[in-house]
Parts: sequence; structure tokens; C-alpha cells
Amino acid sequence: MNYITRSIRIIILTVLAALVIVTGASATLTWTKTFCKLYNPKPESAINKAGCALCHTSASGTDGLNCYGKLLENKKVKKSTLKSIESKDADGDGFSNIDEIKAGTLPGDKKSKPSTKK
Ligand SMILES: [Ca+2]
Repeated sequence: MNYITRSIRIIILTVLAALVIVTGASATLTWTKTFCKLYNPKPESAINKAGCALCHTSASGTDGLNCYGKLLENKKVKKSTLKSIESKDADGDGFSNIDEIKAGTLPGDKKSKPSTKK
């Protein structure tokens, strides 16, 4: 009985862990889809090449959120949410998020910024 109870617990915890991982990944994909629909980044832009690093601290997306991603954390996945943070400068590099997005640079990476200030 004890063995069965422990086995059931392990199975339940494994399923829950898998759900958390899948839910997190699909949330990220939904953000990416919404972002691309709204801004349509150019294929050669740093944004397009960054993949998950647009909002995460790594390209794999398995690490935490960067400063741009943190502005979207726990918010509804909607175009209006993205628009609501356009005027902010998430990475503090002197360029607003929307100026970076228009230039194709990363709004969550201080080292990636437009070549000239607008
Ligand atoms: Ca910026």
C-alpha cells in the first residue's frame, strides 16, 4: 500500500511538472506569435534571430526573463499589453522599446541598440 501510494505520488508530480513546462512553453510561443503579428520583425533583424532571447536571458528560453520579458510577466497575452510597454526603455539604453523594435534591435538587451538616436 505504501509503495502504491508513493508510486501514485511520483506519477502525479511528474504529470504536474510536465504540465508546468508545457504551459510555460506555450505561453512563450503565444507571446512570440502575438509579437510577430503586431510588429512583423524583419527576417535579418536581431529580434528575429534572437528567438526566445527577445524576452528571456538565453536563446533556449529555459532561463529567466530579461528586463523586457519581466515587463510582460504575468500579464495577458494581447497586442494591447505589448503596446502598453512601447514607450518604456526596458534595458535602460536610452531607446524606448518601440524604437528598438522598429530598428530591429533587442529591447531587453543593453548591448543591442539602434545605431543612432532618433
Ligand atoms: Ca532600450
